[in-house]
Amino acid sequence: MVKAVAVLGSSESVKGTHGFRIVLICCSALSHGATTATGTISGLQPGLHGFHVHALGDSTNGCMSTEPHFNPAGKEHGAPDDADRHAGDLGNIAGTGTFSITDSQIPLSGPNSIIGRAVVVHADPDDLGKGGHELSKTTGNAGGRRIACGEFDKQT
Ligand SMILES: [Cu+2]
Ligand SMILES: [Zn+2]
Repeated sequence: MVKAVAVLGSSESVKGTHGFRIVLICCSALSHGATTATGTISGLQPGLHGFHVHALGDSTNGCMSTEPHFNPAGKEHGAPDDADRHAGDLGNIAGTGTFSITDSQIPLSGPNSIIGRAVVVHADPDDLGKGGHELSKTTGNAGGRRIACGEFDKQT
């Protein structure tokens, strides 16, 4: 079983929150090809926050260096359960608590592996491609504020 871990660092102080932390997301590849990502979040503002795998694990210029959503198939932005979605489209997470996401498009090995790419949390919700905004089909209109990001590293 391949495992990966991403430790998310905040790229800005989050107004009105105390003790903002997203400690880590840990992934394990399941036998049938899907990957389960779990993590713990505290201190984010209540509500939904866009949650994606972005193309690059680069954070030299903060989370903006991670570039757009990971999209090896050249599709439009969508919901995790849509046929037409970026591989990196994992929907939204809530501001506090633990989460567990199982997804078939974020493998930890092979040509479309997410190892070396980044997971990004946005300040704003992802409209899952259905908001009717000019950016809905590219970013889910989750906005330019990328409040935390971290690179997936392989665990041995
Ligand atoms: Cu994003
Ligand atoms: Zn997307």
